[in-house]
Amino acid sequence: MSEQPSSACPAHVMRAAATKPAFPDLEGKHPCFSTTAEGHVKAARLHLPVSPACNIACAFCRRDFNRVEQRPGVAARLLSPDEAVATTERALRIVPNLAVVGIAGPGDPLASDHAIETFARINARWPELTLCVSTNGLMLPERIDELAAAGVTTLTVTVNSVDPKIQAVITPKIAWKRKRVNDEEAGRRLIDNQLAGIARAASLGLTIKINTVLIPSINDHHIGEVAETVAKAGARMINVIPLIPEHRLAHLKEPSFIERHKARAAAAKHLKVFTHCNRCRADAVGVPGLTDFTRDLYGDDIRAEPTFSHG
Ligand code: CLF
Ligand code: SF4
Repeated sequence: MSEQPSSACPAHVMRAAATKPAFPDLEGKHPCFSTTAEGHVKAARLHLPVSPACNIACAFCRRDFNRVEQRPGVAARLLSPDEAVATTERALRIVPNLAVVGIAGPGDPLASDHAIETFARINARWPELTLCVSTNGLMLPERIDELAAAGVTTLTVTVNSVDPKIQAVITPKIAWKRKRVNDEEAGRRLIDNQLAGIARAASLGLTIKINTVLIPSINDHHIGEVAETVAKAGARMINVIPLIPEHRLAHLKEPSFIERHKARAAAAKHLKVFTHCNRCRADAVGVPGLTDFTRDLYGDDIRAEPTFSHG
């Protein structure tokens, strides 16, 4: 579903999206749902790394805990829900414009119970904070009602393909109902669950963004179809994230400027395109790309350099 006339030049569509708030209620209050440059820098987010496990295996992802690497799936720390609540309390004293608490990994927030428990406790104590989650969507149909009940209002689902054949290359295996599912069957299950979860989330009133990792030679020709399909399911915005070549896709190149532009133009025919993404870590603190309170909050020397998380 496009809010723009289909004849509009996609580059103009994207520029318009960058100057006009797409979500007036969130503009200036959520860095990733603010669509003006001014709005994006007003509010800070705290990512709580409470979710270590994942239930799917993306070919570009290798998760790890260490203090030096800045790359997909790495976090410097893992917090329990108790520690996450204490961290939020500290962050509210340290980060002046903290408005959003997000959980984006380092694994999948719905692969274990920690994220939902953390959200519920934070919502009970600080109902004024916007709660945000980013998931691969496999467990979304089962858990979206719990997320909404725990106070989550903004949702990101990483949808890299809506074609099971393509998805089988990106995510060759998943864990579903305690069994391993492979290849196209895995792709079909993941996509079906993502779309059903998005539709349910939209009906519950959540504001939904899609993250799509742009992978040259694998899904670069397919971004418009992804945007069209998720828009029909109820998503409101899309964030096309250039691949950081890692793990089994380390042999690929990062998408060029032209490739990124083409993919975003294809997506812009169907959805608002988010253009300020900083590919945040799962333990980032501050305004993405502008401020970093990691050292102040955790008292260590880790700097939150941009890297990939679900975002
Ligand atoms: Fe975090 Fe993601 Fe919520 Fe934002 S990040 S869970 S939606 S509060 Fe934002 Fe960072 Fe890009 Fe994500 S800039 S990676 S889009
Ligand atoms: Fe899991 Fe996210 Fe890594 Fe994919 S990118 S394997 S969903 S943690």
